[in-house]
Amino acid sequence: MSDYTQMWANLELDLQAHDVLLGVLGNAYKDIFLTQKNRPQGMQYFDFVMSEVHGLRIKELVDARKEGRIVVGSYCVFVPEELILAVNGVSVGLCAGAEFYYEGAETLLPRNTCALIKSAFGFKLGKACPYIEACDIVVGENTCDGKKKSYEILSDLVKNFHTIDLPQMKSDSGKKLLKEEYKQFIKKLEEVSGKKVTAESLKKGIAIVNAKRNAVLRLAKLRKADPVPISGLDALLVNQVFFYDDPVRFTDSVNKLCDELEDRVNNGIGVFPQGTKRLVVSGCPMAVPNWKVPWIIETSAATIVGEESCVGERGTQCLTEAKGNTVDELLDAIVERYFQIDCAIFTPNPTRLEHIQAMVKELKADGVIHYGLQFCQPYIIESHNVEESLEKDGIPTLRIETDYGQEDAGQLKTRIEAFIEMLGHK
Ligand code: BJ8
Repeated sequence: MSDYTQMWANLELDLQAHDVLLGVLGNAYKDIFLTQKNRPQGMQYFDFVMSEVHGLRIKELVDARKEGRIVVGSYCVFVPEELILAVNGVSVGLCAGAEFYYEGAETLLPRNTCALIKSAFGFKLGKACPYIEACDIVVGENTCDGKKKSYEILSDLVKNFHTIDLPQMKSDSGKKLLKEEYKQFIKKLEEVSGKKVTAESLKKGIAIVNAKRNAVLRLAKLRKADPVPISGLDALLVNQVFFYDDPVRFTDSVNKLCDELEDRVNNGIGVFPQGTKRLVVSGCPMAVPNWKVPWIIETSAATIVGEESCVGERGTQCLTEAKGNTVDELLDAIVERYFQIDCAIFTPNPTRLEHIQAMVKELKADGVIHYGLQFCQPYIIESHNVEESLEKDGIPTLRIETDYGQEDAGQLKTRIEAFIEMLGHK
């Protein structure tokens, strides 16, 4: 790995804290990912991306800015990458997946705030996220109360914070609000980048993002096979890298991986023995390096075959139909697509329940683990409806609540193992 110290210093990172963080992440990655057996060759690309996630990728962002492109960071799948690409910008997900500098975060936020929000604050205050420091615009969206209120504080900590308001109901007025908010976002992008969104640039953005989503959906479908050709951990990693990598290069790499997985499926090659218990994980998003629960599951004689999550199928399941020849018509198509995201902040939210059931059937899963982050009201409260609807259909469900710490790993393992054992007796 090259020496990026000067670049990190220019971004005003806390070099010492950042070094410690990279050390911990590197070790966790080795222990969790590189010890897996029979991984597809195509995962080498993603190993490389992860080894350079704070290095080469950040250099690319810095270089892109030198060439006059803007970098836009966000925490939510409601922020359309298509619009960012339409001003030739770069879209990146921001660090929010590890327990980092909570003591700082808790000086601004209540202790009983979900780990994802605390992590975002910890990374900003502890100066350890090079992505946020390389951004020209940071976008926050009014989804859950925790994000909405904490963004009022975050907006004072970063320059050029832009809020996108979101509807809470899937109504006509909700759709109008979303369109209005996306128009404001376009205005902001144009103002900061000095470039205009045109029908042509928007069509190009839509095509790039559709291709990227198509590639991960192709990967999702290949996981139907038994034996499964890729582990849930590796598939999650691909879905996590989705938010960081250059979109065209990412699409290419996922498609190459899928070619290899297709061969594996045709030849009956898998990463776990045929008949291994298959689970869908549903719930809160798992940002890098939140690998605790998948790791526990896949070291407990089961495999994950799908993620009903924003880092997974909830975030990628629909494409934008690029119909129309004006910016306004194309924006309608974008609104149509994003309005289908069934985040638990919506009420009521029946399509999420239908989607989980459809995934279970399609992927021939034996059960569902509902993953809730502690203090996340939308997902934890909705987990009641999820469990009820699945159990009505005879699909075993385990609800867990956890955070980013390792203290409960033993207890979680015991519960997850018991659940998998119970599936064996059904
Ligand atoms: S579209 S899921 S990415 S908001 S875990 S911060 S909900 S208290 S992350 Fe999300 Fe967008 Fe919805 Fe997807 Fe709040 Fe819950 Fe914390 Fe959460």
